[in-house]
Amino acid sequence: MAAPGENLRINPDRLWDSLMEMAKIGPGVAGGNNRQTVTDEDGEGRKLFQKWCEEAGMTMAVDTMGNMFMTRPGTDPDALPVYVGSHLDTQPTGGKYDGVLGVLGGLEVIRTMNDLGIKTKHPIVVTNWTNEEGTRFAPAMLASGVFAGVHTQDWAYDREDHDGKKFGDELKRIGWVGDEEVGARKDKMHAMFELHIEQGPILEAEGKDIGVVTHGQGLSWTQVTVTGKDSHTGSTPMPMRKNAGLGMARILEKVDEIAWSHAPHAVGAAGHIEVFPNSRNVIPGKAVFTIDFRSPDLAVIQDMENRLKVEAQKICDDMGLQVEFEKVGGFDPVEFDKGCVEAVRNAAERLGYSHQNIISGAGHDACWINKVAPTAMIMCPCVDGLSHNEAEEISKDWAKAGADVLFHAVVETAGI
Ligand code: HGY
Ligand code: MN
Ligand code: MN
Ligand code: MN
Repeated sequence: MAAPGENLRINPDRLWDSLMEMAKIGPGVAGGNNRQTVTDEDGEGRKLFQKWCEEAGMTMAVDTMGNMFMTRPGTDPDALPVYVGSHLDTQPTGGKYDGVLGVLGGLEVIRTMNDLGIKTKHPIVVTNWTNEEGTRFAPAMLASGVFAGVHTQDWAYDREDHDGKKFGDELKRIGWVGDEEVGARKDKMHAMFELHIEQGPILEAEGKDIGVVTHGQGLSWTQVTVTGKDSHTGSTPMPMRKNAGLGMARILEKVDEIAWSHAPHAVGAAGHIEVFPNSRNVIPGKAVFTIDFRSPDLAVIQDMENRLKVEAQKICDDMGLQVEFEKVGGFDPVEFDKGCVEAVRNAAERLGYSHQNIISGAGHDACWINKVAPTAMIMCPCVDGLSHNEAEEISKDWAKAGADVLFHAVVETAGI
């Protein structure tokens, strides 16, 4: 397919204005966002995205997981669509760009095509995938996972949040259960591209504008429940205590040790930690926490999972505690489609943006879509590599570079 001329660029001010407009919906308390999946704020963000897409001449379809598909027709009605998208949901203390840059970057691709009067052979579908974060309803990338056939819809609908609300009920409550059968499109995709901030420090440290994402590391989420015995922090003699909180602390020490033993590529931590009854003068009788292990190497992930169980069992046996494990999320390392990765690299070359290959540290919807369609990702740097923090920041130039490369990769793949 002919590539667009290197002078063709997106409109960075328009993209930036849309990012700032979207950031007003579900504001955080420290300058970022709290627009968690299937909350009212999520519903509002969806409506704004729908409005902008319809103003740009696109038509909307929604599937039964609330995935939004905004279509710009191509000249060849039989040609399979090129997808471009990411997610609008955020962490509770999320930033303004994680996911959103990929969705609004996709919209900017369409707006630029309209400006330039470009008609592509293949249709283009800009997508908002529901519940990428997996923080309110585990696991992450829930709806793209159902779309790709990894989870069933019934299982997904049954996921519960901290207050016992079910994902399916909440999706219905905000009025975003679509009428298209989820996954109906999965064998009818020409390609998919996802633009995303790196969420790590490499590109900024290397002084690169663009990350050409060749692989994504794998992830494992294990929820651990340690059970001891609630008792008085004052009058219970030390030898008689069954302190589940202390058991958790010792296990978390082991998580850190295990991840370091596979340095520099493996990582491990627990971001979700709860003790019960969480009262100042009660020894915790229960601790529930989720261990997040990641590595580009599946064997390393499996080794970390296995060693964690052995070590946790030993710690709990020694302390007279019970321990249970539940796998609540995970996906294998992915290698993205070489042809799509090449289109990203060519685009960065043609546009004169500095670039390097990179492995994605975070999970993305593209990791699941890569199972059903040729997929690749484009990354731009973020300040100090910080993400999943309200202080997440990027420059307009980085947003521009990412969206320019996205525009070129999509147009070249969709054919003009
Ligand atoms: O967990 C992840 O990597 C993604 O941000 N949901
Ligand atoms: Mn994201
Ligand atoms: Mn995220
Ligand atoms: Mn993602």
